Amino acid sequence: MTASIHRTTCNRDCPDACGVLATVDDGVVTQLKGDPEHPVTRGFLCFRTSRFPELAASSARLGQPLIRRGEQLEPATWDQALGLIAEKLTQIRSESGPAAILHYRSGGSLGILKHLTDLFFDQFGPCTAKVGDICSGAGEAAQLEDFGVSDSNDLFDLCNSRHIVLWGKNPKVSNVHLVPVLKEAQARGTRLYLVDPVEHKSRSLADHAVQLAPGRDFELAMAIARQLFDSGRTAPAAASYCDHLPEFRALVESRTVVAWAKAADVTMAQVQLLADAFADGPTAILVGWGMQRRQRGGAIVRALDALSAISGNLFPSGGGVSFYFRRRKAFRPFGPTVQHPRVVREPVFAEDLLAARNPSIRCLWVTAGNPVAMLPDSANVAKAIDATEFVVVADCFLTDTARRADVVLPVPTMLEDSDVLGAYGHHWIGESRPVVPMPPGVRHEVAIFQDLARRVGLESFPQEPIDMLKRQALAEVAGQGASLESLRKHGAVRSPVADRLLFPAGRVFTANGRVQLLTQAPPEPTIEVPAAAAKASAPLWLFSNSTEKAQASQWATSLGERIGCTVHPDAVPGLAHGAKVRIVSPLGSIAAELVLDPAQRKDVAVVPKGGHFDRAQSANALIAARATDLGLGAAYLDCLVRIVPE
Ligand SMILES: Nc1nc2c(c(=O)[nH]1)N[C@H]1C(S)=C(S)[C@@H](COP(=O)(O)OP(=O)(O)OC[C@H]3O[C@@H](n4cnc5c(=O)[nH]c(N)nc54)[C@H](O)[C@@H]3O)O[C@H]1N2
Ligand SMILES: Nc1nc2c(c(=O)[nH]1)N[C@H]1C(S)=C(S)[C@@H](COP(=O)(O)OP(=O)(O)OC[C@H]3O[C@@H](n4cnc5c(=O)[nH]c(N)nc54)[C@H](O)[C@@H]3O)O[C@H]1N2
Ligand code: SF4
Ligand SMILES: [Mo]
Repeated sequence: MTASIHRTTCNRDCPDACGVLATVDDGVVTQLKGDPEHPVTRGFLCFRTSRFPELAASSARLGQPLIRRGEQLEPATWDQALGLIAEKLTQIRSESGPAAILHYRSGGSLGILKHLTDLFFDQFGPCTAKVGDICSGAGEAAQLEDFGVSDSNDLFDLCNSRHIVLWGKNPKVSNVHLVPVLKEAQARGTRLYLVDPVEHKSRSLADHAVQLAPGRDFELAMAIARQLFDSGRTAPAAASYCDHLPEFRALVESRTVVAWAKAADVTMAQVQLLADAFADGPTAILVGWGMQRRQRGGAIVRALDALSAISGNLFPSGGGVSFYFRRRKAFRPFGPTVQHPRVVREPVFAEDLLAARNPSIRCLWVTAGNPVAMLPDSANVAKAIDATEFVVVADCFLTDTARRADVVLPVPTMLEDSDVLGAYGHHWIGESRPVVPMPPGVRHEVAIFQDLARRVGLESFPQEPIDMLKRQALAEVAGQGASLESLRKHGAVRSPVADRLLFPAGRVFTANGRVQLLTQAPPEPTIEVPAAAAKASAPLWLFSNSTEKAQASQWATSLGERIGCTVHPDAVPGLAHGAKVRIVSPLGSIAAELVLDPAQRKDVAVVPKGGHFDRAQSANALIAARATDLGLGAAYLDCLVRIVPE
């Protein structure tokens, strides 16, 4: 039999939403390659998705529903699983009301049809819903406040930048298709700067790196702004498009450049270098995710927004403050926004779940997420889930969360999924199509909810075939060149509703069209210091950063028996490279192996994001559950640990 090539779109929680070409030989996916015709994918995929066929074919893959009987999860038929779920959902709703049911959906797949799972619970209830966004909540909320929108200029507009600042961003690992665009810009003369407390792979791309103190980006932004004000290099027109300029200036001038620089632990030369870049625009800021996952994260992003605006870099081509691309903008929502009877805040999920009364949360449904491994304070999340009467998890693998479920429903992987999606790192939209049929015991999530809707008598839930639902989602843009047929024909289509420049008219989307500058310094964060102990290191800032090999908690077994913990040799005097250690926080401890790296700051410890909780590898077992100042993000990075030899 000859091999055939099938086209799909990667649905991972990743900014790139790549066009994928799958080689299928005798019903088996033998290779995945990037679509050379996709303008952003350019023919290559990341390390983890190139190896996806291995994972999808592994024995760890769930092939049939499981139902808990005592301590065990045992195989069951779909009829048994969905029959039990329908009975429990109906019973809990009638006994305790729909607020006793919580639906939690995370980013396991970015497919738009996944929103139909929300629709089900809105129609069945409305039930208790999750609010906040542990991933990008603070940054998006900051930009909404300042600009009335969190969106970006076209990705390729970066080629018009004279300077690009990668602010807390590691594209070589977590946004790999940005790298060729940066290189293209550099080939045209663009200078690249990296602002990150951690030395990482993307350092090799940058002309200059500023390794500031963790979480001190607000102070660095103030130092640069002060330098610009002092040297008369702010945009003369700033007062015409910014509100609160005098208050912002007073904030900036509340400390000298030297004092701000000292607070950020950077040199005056570094402040000058960055100030010169902002005065010599167009200068683009690419805002990474890390520093907004702090208690002051919203204020930090607001400071970057302000810096761009007052230096005259917000509106011109080649400028802008790009954090997020509005990936859902092209799609028509499946239902109206409803009023939920109650909400659970994602960053403090366990606390809210355990505190819920009248009614308590009796049923939790988890779609496309592994909250036990990925939400802060993992042990408490596990406890809250264990304490919930009836837990359903839809996943492709038996995750830390699925292991605690009463019913586990097996769903397709990205190789078998069928959906439409946008990206949060560019403006192209694409279709995901099964490149092989799903295994016989697995069901598409839309089919699961259609079946369940029939069982619980939910007549309003859409029963159309998947293609028709895709067309509904594309209804607003189908007439503008983004119909399902064009997605199929071209592989990916640039969203017709995304302009090349976000603010072409020099006005933002706030109520009065003016940029809202921040006026106050954020309060100091609350951070517990782990107790001193014999042989323990000084307190170190714990970074749980993306790694090449894993996607959040997926593939975490590739982290090996022990996770690596990277530190400067002086941070752990007397300990050697490869030493077996424990990382201790006020919440708990996990085992690790030391990786000594003299390029790191002496006050940081870097571990992978996404280790499994049940393998005692999850950084989230160490991290307190705290919300960010804006947008109910999770302050994952406000965490101090000590390292002790084992
Ligand atoms: N390989 C891989 N790619 C991924 C993911 C993955 O798990 N693996 N995850 C995906 C997801 S869910 C997302 S949201 C995105 C982003 O995913 P993230 O996991 O947020 O991306 P990271 O590459 O870890 O980048 C965060 C950067 O912020 C830096 N940082 C932390 N604190 C500070 C600070 O105070 N100041 C400054 N300036 N920098 C700071 C960190 O050192 C790090 O370099 O990537 C996606 N891509
Ligand atoms: N310490 C620390 N914690 C973090 C972060 C950090 O940087 N540091 N990053 C945070 C960020 S940015 C994010 S986005 C979150 C990610 O948190 P999660 O979204 O919980 O991440 P994953 O571990 O990727 O879990 C996704 C699950 O969805 C499953 N899945 C895949 N496709 C489908 C599908 O089509 N349907 C269903 N039902 N399931 C599917 C996968 O098998 C996987 O188990 O983690 C956050 N947690
Ligand atoms: S995970 Fe991201 S970079 Fe990798 S193939 Fe998918 S979209 Fe592309
Ligand atoms: Mo994320």
